[in-house]
Order: sequence, then structure tokens, then C-alpha cells
Amino acid sequence: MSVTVTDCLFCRIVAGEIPADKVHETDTVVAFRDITPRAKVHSLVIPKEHHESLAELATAAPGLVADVFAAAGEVAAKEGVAQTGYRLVSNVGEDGGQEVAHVHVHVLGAQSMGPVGV
Ligand code: IU
Repeated sequence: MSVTVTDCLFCRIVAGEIPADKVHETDTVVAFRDITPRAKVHSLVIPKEHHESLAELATAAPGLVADVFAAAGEVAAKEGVAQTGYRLVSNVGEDGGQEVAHVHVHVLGAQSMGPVGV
């Protein structure tokens, strides 16, 4: 059974209540372009089921972690960065800079990302 949270922005994207520029979708995950791209390629991969963070997802539904990362690879291929490389980022909690409390993995690429910043 799928878990949704009515006031969660990303649950509303999953439900089709808010439009999103989708690049990939499976039964369990959806990927869409970030509304404020921080790289030439910048998409977000989310599980359709509501989980707050990657940390929570890893404990509650580890199979979905695999689905999210498999989808990230599909997004990279579709966006043409699988060969050149890309960065996957998932912010967790306040100090991690997480703004939306529905787990998401950023797929960033099409430019040199440099070292991981702080
Ligand atoms: P963060 O890791 O929680 O900070 O990332 C949230 C991302 O969600 C951020 O990059 C936003 O630009 C993005 N986003 C979006 O794509 N569509 C929206 O309607 C909203 C945020 I609000």
C-alpha cells in the first residue's frame, strides 16, 4: 500500500496534482527536472511512497533505495551524462540542507562538478 501525505509537495507531484517535467517513471519511483536547476542537468528522483529522508527510507524500505538509485542511473542515461559522469546527492535533515521532507536524490551533471563542497 502506498503512503501519501496530503500537504507534501512531492506526494502531490506523484498524485498529478502539481505538474512536473518528468524524465523517468516506474511503478515505484518518479524523476523530474528540478524547478531551480543548479547544474545543466538537474533532476530529482523520488519514491512514490512518502518517506521523509534517505536515512528513513534505508531502514523502512531498503528495496526502494535500490529502485531510487537504479532510476538515477536511468535518468543519467536519458539526460546524456552516463558516460561523462554525474553527481548524486541526497540532503538529510536541517543541517544537511534538506528543504522538502520527501526523500529525493539529486542527479547533477553535464558540467564538471568539482570536489564535494560544504
Ligand atoms: P533539498 O535537497 O530538499 O534542498 O532539495 C529540494 C529541491 O526541490 C530543490 O532543489 C528545489 O529546487 C526543488 N523543488 C522543485 O523541484 N520543485 C518545487 O516545486 C520545489 C522545490 I518547492
